[in-house]
Parts: sequence; C-alpha cells; structure tokens
Amino acid sequence: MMQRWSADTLHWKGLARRYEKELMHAVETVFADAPPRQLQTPGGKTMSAAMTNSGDYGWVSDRKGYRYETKDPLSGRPWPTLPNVFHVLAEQAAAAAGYPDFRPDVALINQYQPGTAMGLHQDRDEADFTQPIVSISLGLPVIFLWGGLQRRDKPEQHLLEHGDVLVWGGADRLRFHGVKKLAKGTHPLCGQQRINITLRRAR
Ligand code: MD5
Ligand code: FE
Repeated sequence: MMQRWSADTLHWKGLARRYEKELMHAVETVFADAPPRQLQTPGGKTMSAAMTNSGDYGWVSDRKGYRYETKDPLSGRPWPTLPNVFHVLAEQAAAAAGYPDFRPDVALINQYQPGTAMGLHQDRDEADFTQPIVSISLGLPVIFLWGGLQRRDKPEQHLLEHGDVLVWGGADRLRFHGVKKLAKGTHPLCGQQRINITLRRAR
C-alpha cells in the first residue's frame, strides 16, 4: 500500500517485506565488518541508537562535529560495500516517488534497542538537498515524529513498522524528525531491536 503523507513524502507500507531475509543478511554482513556503535555528539553526549554505515561514505559524529567520512574511524578501513539489495529497494522506492535518477552513495544503519530513541533533528550534512532520502524500517515498531521546518513546530506521530519504506524529498527533506523511545518486544526475524537503514546521496 502506497500512501502520500504530503506531495513530497511517500510511505510504501510493507515494500521491504519481500526482501526481509536478504536485507537482514546484508545488515549482519555490514555489522560483522563495521559494528554498530554509539557515537558522541559535538556537545559531548552519547547517542542512544547505535550506528554504522556502508557505501563510499559514512555519517559520523564526534566532538569535532557531524560529517561524512570515507573510512570507518573504528577500523581505519573503508566502509563495507553498499549491499545490492539496498540499491534495488531504494531505487525502486525513489523512482515510484518521482526520483528516477536517485543513486545513493551511503547507507546509514541505525540500531535501536528497547529504551532508545532519537531526538528531533534535521538531516543537513549532505551536499545536495534536492536529492531524497529513502528510509527502510525493520524489526520492532516505533512512533515516528514528523515535525516541520522549524524546531518549534509540533510533530505529527506516525507508526513505522517492519517492512515500511519512506521517501523524503522536496520541501520535506529538511523537516525536523525523530523517533520515540522503542518499546520492549521481540520481532520474529529481527529479535529485540529496530533497524533503520537510510539511503542517502552524500556527495
Ligand atoms: C530512523 N533516521 O528511523 C530515522 C529515519 C537518521 C534518521 O532520522 O537521521 O538517521 S530517516 C527519517 C527522515 C530522513 C530525512 C527527512 C525526514 C525524515 N523528514 O523530512 O521527516 O532511524
Ligand atoms: Fe534523520
């Protein structure tokens, strides 16, 4: 089922279910090479979700700031190759949303365990905000907070579940967004976690 939240955001419920085993296998392969880790914010706090990347670049945060790096700072090696199933799914969803030329060069993977959350923020470390972001949710459900272009705008709440794919583009690309605290639970394929994969064009 495809649903438009606005002219610029497409929610394709369940699209990733048909690839779920391949997706989780790809996630585990990335984790084996570049394990998810809790990053420091420039302000010195520890993010509650654990993150890693695959692709030509990876999003990192530390005391020096937010940025994309070609190498994993933990290992000093390039990030693992962006799995083909991520490309296939992201490009299918982006094309359906009106972005037939989207070619991601990063997949940021967020791992949420019960009790973890992500505060309201904008994604603004990419070079070209006319490029969309594709998000794939796997595992436990969560309430997504969809704000406006100003931090003070009251967020809408939307349930994101296993297999949901979203494409954020146009005027929605710079909306504030976050996720509420993950509730306890066990997903039959993914266990006690939620995985979110965001496909981006960093450069
Ligand atoms: C998540 N991840 O569920 C979310 C899904 C992140 C992040 O926020 O930065 O890793 S991505 C949701 C998103 C991306 C770009 C724009 C908008 C939402 N939006 O305009 O609402 O782990
Ligand atoms: Fe974000």
